[in-house]
Amino acid sequence: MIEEFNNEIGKIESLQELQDLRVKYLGKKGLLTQQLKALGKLAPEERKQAGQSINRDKKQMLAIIDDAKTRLEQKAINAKLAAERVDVSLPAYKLSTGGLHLITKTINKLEDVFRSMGYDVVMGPELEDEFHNFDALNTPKWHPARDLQDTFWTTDGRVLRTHTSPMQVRYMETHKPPFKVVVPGKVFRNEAVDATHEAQFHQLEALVVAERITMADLKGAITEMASALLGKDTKTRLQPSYFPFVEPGAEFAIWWKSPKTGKEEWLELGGCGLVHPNVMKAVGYEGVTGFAFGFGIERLAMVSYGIPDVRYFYQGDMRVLRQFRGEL
Ligand code: FA5
Repeated sequence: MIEEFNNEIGKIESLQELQDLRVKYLGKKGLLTQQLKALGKLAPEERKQAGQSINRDKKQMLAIIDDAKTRLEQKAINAKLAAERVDVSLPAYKLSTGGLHLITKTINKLEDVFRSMGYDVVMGPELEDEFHNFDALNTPKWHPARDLQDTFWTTDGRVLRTHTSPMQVRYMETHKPPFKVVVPGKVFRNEAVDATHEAQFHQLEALVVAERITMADLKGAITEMASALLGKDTKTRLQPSYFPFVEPGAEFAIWWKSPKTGKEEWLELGGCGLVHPNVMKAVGYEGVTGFAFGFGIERLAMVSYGIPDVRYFYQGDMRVLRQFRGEL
């Protein structure tokens, strides 16, 4: 029997097969166990010798099984190690780090500049009512800014704000002068989109109200902002213009040397003026004056970062965004 056992165990490849073999010979109904059980039927003189022989076989089998088990376990470990082997010579995966979007960076920079000038930073709703976006800003029903072609209206008669100026009114309704605030945020216009016009963009609004605020204060604030952003003594220019909610009204520009193109030019940034008396009346202010200005943040970011087309900001093209990942 031991030869047959040896023969069989030589062919075994797995621990399961080894277990089956152990049961076949040494289990409760195993071949060797049956021999042991049959001992009782033998004559006493044969029994002793046969018993010794069977026990020798059993010992031998157990030792062989033990060896085989060690060998098969080692084989299994080796197979597992080979399968899970890590090739340390392979190039590592690159971890992709994120970065702030250029518009977020520009807004952060602007907020820092205005905070350092003593302004509070406040936010307003993007979904506005007609009163705050238009009426309270002295923009009556007939004004072209209300045209369906310029403004996104909701079915319940509200608007996606077309500028950040409605926050002038909201802030004045809930605060008493004197104060200085800026309002960065998203605005929406039903525009034919092109290289300088998006349907969704950002503005920053500034509002300062106190006694005896004048155009000189406005010019001073704009110049100070430009100097802080673009370097000391940056020139600024106001040109007469019309916005229904300021009087007098102006457009403002900064004299700017683009670090990317090296060209010097006037950069038209936005609108400004002294808060119109009708707006003051709408919020119940008396005995104070104020200035306001608002400008397009994309316009500023395009020039700062040398981006030729406003649509690049929002197309999600990683090749554009990655270029500026590390820049502040
Ligand atoms: C206004 O929105 C006024 N609320 C500005 C203002 C504030 C005037 C306070 C007086 C007092 P305007 O429509 O010109 O003004 O827009 C201001 C700036 O937003 C523009 O100069 C431009 O920089 C930017 N802008 C306007 N339309 C777009 C657009 N479609 N895409 C990107 N930027 C735009």
